[in-house]
Amino acid sequence: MSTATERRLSGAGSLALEVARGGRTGLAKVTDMAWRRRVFRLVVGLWAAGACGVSCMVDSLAADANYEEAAVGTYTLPDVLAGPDGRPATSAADWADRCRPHQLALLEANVYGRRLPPTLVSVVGDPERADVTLAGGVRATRLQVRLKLAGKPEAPAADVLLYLPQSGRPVPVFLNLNFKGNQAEHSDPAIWLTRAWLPNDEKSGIVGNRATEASRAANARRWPVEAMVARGYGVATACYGDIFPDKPDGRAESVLATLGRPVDGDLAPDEPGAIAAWAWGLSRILDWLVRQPEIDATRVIVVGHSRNGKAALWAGACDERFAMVVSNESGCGGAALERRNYGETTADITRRFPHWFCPKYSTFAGRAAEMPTDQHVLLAMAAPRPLYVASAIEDRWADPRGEFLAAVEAGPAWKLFGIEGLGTSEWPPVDTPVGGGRIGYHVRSGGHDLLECDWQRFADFADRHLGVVEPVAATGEFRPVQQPLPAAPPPGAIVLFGAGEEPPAFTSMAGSPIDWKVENGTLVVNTTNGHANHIVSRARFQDADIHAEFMVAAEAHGNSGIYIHGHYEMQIYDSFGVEPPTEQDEGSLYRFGPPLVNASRPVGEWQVYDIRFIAPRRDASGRIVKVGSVTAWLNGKLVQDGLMFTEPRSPYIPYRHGVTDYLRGIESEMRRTGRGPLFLQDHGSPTRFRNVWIRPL
Ligand code: GTR
Repeated sequence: MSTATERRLSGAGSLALEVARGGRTGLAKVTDMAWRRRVFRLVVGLWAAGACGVSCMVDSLAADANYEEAAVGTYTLPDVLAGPDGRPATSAADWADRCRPHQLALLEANVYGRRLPPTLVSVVGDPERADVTLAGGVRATRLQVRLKLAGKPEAPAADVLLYLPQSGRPVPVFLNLNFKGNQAEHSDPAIWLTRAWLPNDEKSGIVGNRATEASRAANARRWPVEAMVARGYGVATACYGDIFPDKPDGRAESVLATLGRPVDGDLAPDEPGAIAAWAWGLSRILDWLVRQPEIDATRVIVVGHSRNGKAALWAGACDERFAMVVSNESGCGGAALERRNYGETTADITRRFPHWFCPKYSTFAGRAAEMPTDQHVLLAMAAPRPLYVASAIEDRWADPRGEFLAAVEAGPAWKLFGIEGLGTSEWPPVDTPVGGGRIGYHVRSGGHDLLECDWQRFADFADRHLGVVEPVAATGEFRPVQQPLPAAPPPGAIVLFGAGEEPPAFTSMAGSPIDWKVENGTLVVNTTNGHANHIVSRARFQDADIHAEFMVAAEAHGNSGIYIHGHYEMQIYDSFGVEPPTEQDEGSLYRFGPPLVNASRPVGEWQVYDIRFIAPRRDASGRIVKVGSVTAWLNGKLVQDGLMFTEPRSPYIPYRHGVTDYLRGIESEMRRTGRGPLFLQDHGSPTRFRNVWIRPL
């Protein structure tokens, strides 16, 4: 057993230890026997299908699955922290740079297919907006909007339905895909009836593959709007069928066709399937949500049940803007470990739903042990964000215990950030939520469903980790003058670096004189391979207006940044012409929000940032009690407008990556006083700076 395996198994508790002890020979044997059993069941299933139709086959498969813990088999999980050469991550930054991309690529190549590129989302017609009073007198704003997800006229459109609390400030939002159309999620008669192709379900009012009026509120138990709105959360939903009609030949009508993916013939092993498409759709809906002033872009939580839970997990893995990820009974191909032979298996799922995964995935039917990845890796992709996994005890098809064990096994990824994962390796009794750290879990009594009691636990967890908190009160108007350049500092500004006459008012990361050069009145980043030769302002501030003029170079994509307090980075990057710009492009608050518009200039031209930074406020224990915000102008354009943020998200923050004793001192002082320095970042590119000043507010 490798050290990594030992380490993980000791965290996974007795069950995993028990299965691992079988060793390699035992493992091959059990897998082989299990596979023979499955083939036998398949033959019986096919016979049943001939005799009584497909649903009989499904029932026969489900009834015939292994539900005995003793027959689960032995397995050794791949190391969730491993990089391409097998070496495990040693720090959060090492994980982000080397190991996470590798692990994500394994999931792409073997399970879900290649990630799909972002596109420009546009609104079709006018969004519909109404103030409504829901059951129990709960006041809300209802919004309905039709989004063209891929910009092109022929692209499928998704109808998004939202209910938002009327709190007068931006609210956190739960976003999920639904199975039967928005009208099935709530009794509100004004909800648009979905136009999507849907699997027939007469008792829910889906006939001829279309929703009828009889489908209204058919799934309302799954979407407790009133309860969530009363707790201060907005809820947003869209029908999965708008993105990819859930049938084996659904590709041609799905967004994949619009994105230029092949729709028939031999597909490449890593060609994305329906889950990848649904996950991509969630991100495009997020593109629209983050632009709504009533929504707190930094607190959008992606939730999904069952197959939509698989999609929610993949969306959270591919798109780190989702602030929290929730899987409800996502089972096989979702939160449950593949290597356990319990309930639904790769063979079952790929036969019934060949269109969900990439073609490569079906080659692991009966050979889970050969997969270079497993589902604890999918869960680990959420780190360091909060993750919640929910199971139901009678939903054996989804392997509740396998979902729990995957959550345990994902924990090492959080540990790299100095954060506890699940905090226990004991499978809890039913209806007893656990989660001492940033992973939460419960196993509900009852069967496969998504119920209000599940949602209440998700909201408890979100309250705890994302905090429903007030922003710091807004300060007057902010309309900096950005031309002509260079700009002169206003009265009250503390100049950190002017036109080159005075030495820069910065120190190195160790508190010593800086080694960046001043050339012709400009300060040039002294690049290092470790990307941690940042400079640190001597001045400390809490809230401030920050001005910096800069010029990006072609090397290393022009990567640099203005790292405020060393926690929040206004990105500097060669993003000229990039459409749409992401939360990692210039103008973004890195990993929090993309710029409102792409305002970047090309390499070699002077550019200018003016940033109004309002620091978050913390209580004595260090918990954020008021969220911070940034408003920023880049080259004459408003790129951030009061974007709110909570705990730092970047794995590269200087207090983690390349940290020194000097910085440890600064961070602890900052935790105490709320006042911190400004960093200019070395990220391997010789960016030039001039006229850098702060005006404390
Ligand atoms: C089942 C499938 C499960 C789960 C479920 C659902 O038939 O076998 O993996 O995804 O459907 O989405 O309801």
